[in-house]
Amino acid sequence: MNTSIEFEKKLAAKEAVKLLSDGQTVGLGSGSTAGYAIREIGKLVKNGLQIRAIPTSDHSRDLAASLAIPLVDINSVDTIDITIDGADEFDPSLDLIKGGGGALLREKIVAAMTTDLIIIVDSAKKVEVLGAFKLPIEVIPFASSFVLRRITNLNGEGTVRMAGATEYLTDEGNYIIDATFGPIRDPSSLATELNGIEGLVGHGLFVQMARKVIMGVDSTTKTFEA
Ligand code: ABF
Repeated sequence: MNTSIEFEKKLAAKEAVKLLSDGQTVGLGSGSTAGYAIREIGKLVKNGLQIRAIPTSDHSRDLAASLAIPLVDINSVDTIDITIDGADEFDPSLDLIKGGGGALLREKIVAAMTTDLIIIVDSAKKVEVLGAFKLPIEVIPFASSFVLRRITNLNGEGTVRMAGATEYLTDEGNYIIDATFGPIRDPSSLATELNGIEGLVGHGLFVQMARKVIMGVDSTTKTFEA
């Protein structure tokens, strides 16, 4: 574990939870940085913060429950006030690659319902152009070969993510294809192309969704606003 990167993640998480207030519905992200935020939220709840939370993965749900953070069914709410989540890359337009941890589908649904999507990252996640990190693409297992061919048609190259000898399965029971497209200079048009592929249920390009990115850098934080 790189201790300075972990410190930056914690700093970003601590800064982000300052944005929470009583009465909010709060989306809980996934991944290690979001995990730090969930632990901070657990402390705030213990000290009286009144929120209800919607986790983006089974892992985050279990972590939140262990900290006695009140949870609510996503299907019982119309909107989410604020979500604090991580990312694998962000660019100067605050477009993101997410999903390295495999929770992209629920993360994107929660993000789409959220008024203020706050992304927390360490400084290694900042890029000029997205695409060095492989883009996670969630597919129903029945469609995996078909989607792989469509990715090739888009000049990409994908492989089905494995967990040992078998395919990695998401919380929704789907496969992940990790794909490279070279530098993604137009995330919006690639997202549109991907959205049109049958059997592809989600991808890790989050275009114009983040309201803020809070980045830990050395011993401080820097905030980028959309
Ligand atoms: C989630 O966790 C994902 O969208 C992203 O893939 C990952 C980032 O993980 P970490 O915070 O551990 O770097 O937020």
